[in-house]
Amino acid sequence: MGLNLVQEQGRIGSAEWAAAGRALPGENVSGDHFVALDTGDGSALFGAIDGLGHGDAAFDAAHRAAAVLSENPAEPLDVLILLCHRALANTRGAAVTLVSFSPSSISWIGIGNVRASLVAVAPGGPMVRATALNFGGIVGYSLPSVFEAQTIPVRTGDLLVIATDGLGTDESASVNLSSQTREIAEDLVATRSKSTDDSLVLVVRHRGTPQ
Ligand SMILES: [Mn+2]
Repeated sequence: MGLNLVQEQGRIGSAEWAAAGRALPGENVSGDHFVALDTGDGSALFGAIDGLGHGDAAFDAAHRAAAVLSENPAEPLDVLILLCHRALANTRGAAVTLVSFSPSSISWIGIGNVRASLVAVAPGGPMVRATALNFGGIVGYSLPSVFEAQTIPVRTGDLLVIATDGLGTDESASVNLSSQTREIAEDLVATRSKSTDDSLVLVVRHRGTPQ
């Protein structure tokens, strides 16, 4: 697997996750990175980072943010945004959306345009139950004066979808909830990636608390 193609999956507590992505065709590296980190007690930190633009400079910014998150996964989300902001000071910056996942609730925060939504099973098909509020700004360059995480409840079967802007919009309402997370992620990247940007999606399913 090269740096220009992402296909990974895993499980942390009740969260089954899969990531898929690809670099802008012609680039050897992607500027879109993800994190899926165990924070203990069945909880996890998930996130996606879109280094501005594409190519090596975008890769460098996203890589630094992912490294900071990996070193401090249990810090509060707003603290993590500040840590990323400092670490990216001499880079071109990035859009960053982070989600703290526990079996009963998720908290999320976004700076820039990486989308996150929570999709639930409904009688008429998938329903987007909540969407993260994204604050304007560029991590590493300019943060909004006020930003804070929001917390919402989650239930078994819910699907969290985090996608960079290299994927077309409204992806979460069209997912096939009966598919495995890996299939959902790979299908979204294969069918909805724009030809002008790197693309990445991280799909997390709440599998319920083990008995
Ligand atoms: Mn992008």
